[in-house]
Amino acid sequence: MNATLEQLFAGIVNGESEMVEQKINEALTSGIDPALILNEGMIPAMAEVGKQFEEGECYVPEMLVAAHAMQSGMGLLKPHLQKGNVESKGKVAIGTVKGDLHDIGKNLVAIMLEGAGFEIQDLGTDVPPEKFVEAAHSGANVIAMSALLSTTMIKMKDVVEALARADLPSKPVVIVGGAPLTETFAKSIGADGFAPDASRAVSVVKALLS
Ligand code: B1M
Repeated sequence: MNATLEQLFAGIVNGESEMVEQKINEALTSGIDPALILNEGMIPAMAEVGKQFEEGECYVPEMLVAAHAMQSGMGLLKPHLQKGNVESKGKVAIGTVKGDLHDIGKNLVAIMLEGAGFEIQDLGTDVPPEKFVEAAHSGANVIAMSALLSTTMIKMKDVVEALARADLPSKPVVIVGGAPLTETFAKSIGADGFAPDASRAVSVVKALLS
């Protein structure tokens, strides 16, 4: 890996926001593709934090500072990941399901969809089914759900069922994603689409709406 990306990786793992911002600026100035910065320097750093947590080498507070460093880096990278599309391709209501506070993956999916021309309504984290239904009532034609915990991913089914029960003028398409999910799980709960990462979320949403 390029030395700057290696330092960026270490900065996120150690939760050093200033260092992360400095390394992202350095990488951008030296012409490294923003998607490469994200996919090689940043996302693997969060996987490393998860591995350390599993092995008892770090705890929730360390995960939180790493997440904070990741979020500040994403804020800096965001305009470089987006291509300034203006025409809205549809309205996406996105949130992390009830009981789940993980939002980095969800935020990345939102950034990529926004960059691809979709209007984003970010419902945040710990979102109950009623909020997704409310968003569909107010015009969202895509409901996008994220879950990072094997204990919360099942809540997605409640949302799919609540949407089916709701009296909506037109049914939104439902896309789901998050580390513990699979295509098979997505089908089993009645979701229309599944994407394993943020860039594929864009192609799946486009395909579902076409
Ligand atoms: Co938590 N956590 N965490 N955590 N955390 C995991 C998920 C875990 C795998 C760590 C581990 O044990 N190795 C584990 C879950 C085990 C399981 O259920 N399978 C875990 C646990 C156990 C917990 C707690 C229970 C810990 C505790 O309190 N004892 C607790 C739960 C709190 C809660 O939610 N109720 C907890 C808390 C936290 C923090 C708050 C400290 C923090 C989150 C901060 C935040 O998000 N603002 C945190 C973090 C940072 C992690 C890890 C380390 C990193 C997650 C991350 O941001 N990854 C994580 C370990 C890991 O993932 N290996 C872990 C980077 C991000 C870019 O990837 O979110 O997967 P990800 O998103 C990907 C794809 O999944 C996909 O696109 C993205 C990439 O392009 N994607 C979608 C995501 N959503 C999508 C939606 C789509 C399409 C694609 O369509 C709509």
